[in-house]
Amino acid sequence: MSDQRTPTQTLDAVVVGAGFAGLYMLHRLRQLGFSARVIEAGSGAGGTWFWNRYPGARVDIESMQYSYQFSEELQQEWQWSERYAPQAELLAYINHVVERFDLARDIQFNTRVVSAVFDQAGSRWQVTTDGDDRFSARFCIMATGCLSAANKPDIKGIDSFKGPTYHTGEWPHDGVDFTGKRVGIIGTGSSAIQAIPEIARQAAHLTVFQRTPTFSVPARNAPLDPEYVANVKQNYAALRKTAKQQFVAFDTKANERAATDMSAEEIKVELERRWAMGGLNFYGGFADLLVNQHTNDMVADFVREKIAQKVKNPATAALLTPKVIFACKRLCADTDYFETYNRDNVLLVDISTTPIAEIASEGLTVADKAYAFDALVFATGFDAMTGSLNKIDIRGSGGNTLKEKWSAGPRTYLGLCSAGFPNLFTISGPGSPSVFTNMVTSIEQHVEYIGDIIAYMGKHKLSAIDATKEAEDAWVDHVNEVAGGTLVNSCSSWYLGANIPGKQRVFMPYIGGFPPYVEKCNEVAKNGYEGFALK
Ligand code: NA7
Repeated sequence: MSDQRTPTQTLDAVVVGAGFAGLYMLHRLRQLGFSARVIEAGSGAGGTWFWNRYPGARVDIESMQYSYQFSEELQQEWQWSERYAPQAELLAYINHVVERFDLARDIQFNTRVVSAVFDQAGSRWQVTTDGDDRFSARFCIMATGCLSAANKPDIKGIDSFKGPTYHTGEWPHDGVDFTGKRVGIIGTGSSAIQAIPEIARQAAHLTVFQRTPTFSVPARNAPLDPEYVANVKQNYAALRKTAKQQFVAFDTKANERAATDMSAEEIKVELERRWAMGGLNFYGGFADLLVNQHTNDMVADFVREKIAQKVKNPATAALLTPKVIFACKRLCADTDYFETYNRDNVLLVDISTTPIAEIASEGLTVADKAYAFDALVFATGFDAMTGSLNKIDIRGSGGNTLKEKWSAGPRTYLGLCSAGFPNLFTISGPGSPSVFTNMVTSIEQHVEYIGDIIAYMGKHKLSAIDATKEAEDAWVDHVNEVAGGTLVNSCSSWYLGANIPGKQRVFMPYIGGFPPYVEKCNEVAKNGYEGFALK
């Protein structure tokens, strides 16, 4: 009998995901003369910006910085319209990149990678998809994103609601019209904080179910001033250089002083200045924000006071006031979030001590109180950092799965490779600065680093690269040690996997900052990729 299966396609690399990471990886591989195919589950490119189409979705790092810098022509020619680009503009930018660099011919859309199995004898990855495609590639590069596996909470009766339900991370492409509708929304993280003011303006009524209040600072979004844009473009290289010297890989005009070295008056001025600047510049206020409890309390109290000033009803204001460490969960930047609770058509329901009991056909119940809606929104986040990887059956040398290996928390060397999985790379993987930085800049660094490794292997006629167990153990220890020295290790955030029931609580991203991380990567390369076994 003949083999009816589709013939195996042979490539240098398979790249999984066509977001910021996968697209640049494809471009880079081509520049280096390698053949590659990108496999993407969505019907279009864009990753995060393809899926997260909820009302109000926009980036919270300034667009002039949250963009590729690998092409001078691209960054000079593209015109951002607002300080923080809305989702549609980001998607237009990504589609422009696809077209400009002729990427689409090597992207296979509407296709999900099901398995990636390493064939030790041939040092190749055998990749299969839900469309029955088979690829054989020397390298498998996971560009699957940090926040792309939607978390649907395990609430009794979740499928019984008779109206439409939406997850912010899987929003319908045609948009949703909430006019005249009673809407319920579960969650008050970044996505909800952007969506709530927009939905409240449109819907007849909005009920927000809040488990944990979130710290948020005003984004102060505005149309971009042409003079400012011209100035940035004239000095783009300098801005990018400054940004790369920052902990977060974007320019927050960081204050290098710790609050402990400042007078009470100086601290007050700095806090007000940061509040007026808007957005995540707030991170840059004090060098000891994430390591000194007293500094953190002071910043937290400042923001708590601002919340109290914004929300008219004192009981609602109290519920909206976070009690945890400032920036312990991802800091949010909002437009009129707290003010939205002053509207007559918005109700805040606290579910911190009494969780949602059940979702029923008309709505949901908390304790014995029922809330009825026409539509229900889940702004309940993602199985972060490992969720998308765990959905793929990834088997390394000896047939071990990555999921099993990571069952007690992800283990990587530099967030790039995991021992026992040769020639497999993760872009912005766990153990790299990723979500603590400007993602686009971190992605570019990883893509270029992976490209360099692959080129190096070609030059030295090497067939396999794998992290050594010793290097990986030392890196994981370092990642944990750095996290343990900060205040953010202590709360129930997605950084720790605490939002997913049953997930091991391990601090996943590297919180040592972008510059020391890059320095470490460069040192590793300079020493002939020390910590990697090359064959
Ligand atoms: P987040 O930040 O993880 O927020 C999810 C929200 O949903 C958060 O308020 C959660 O409360 C809440 N949640 C999750 N599960 C439940 C259940 N079962 N019941 C009630 N409430 C629940 O996701 P986002 O999409 O907003 O943002 C993700 C990132 O995107 C963000 O950090 C930025 O980096 C951009 P909790 O806080 O866990 O008590």
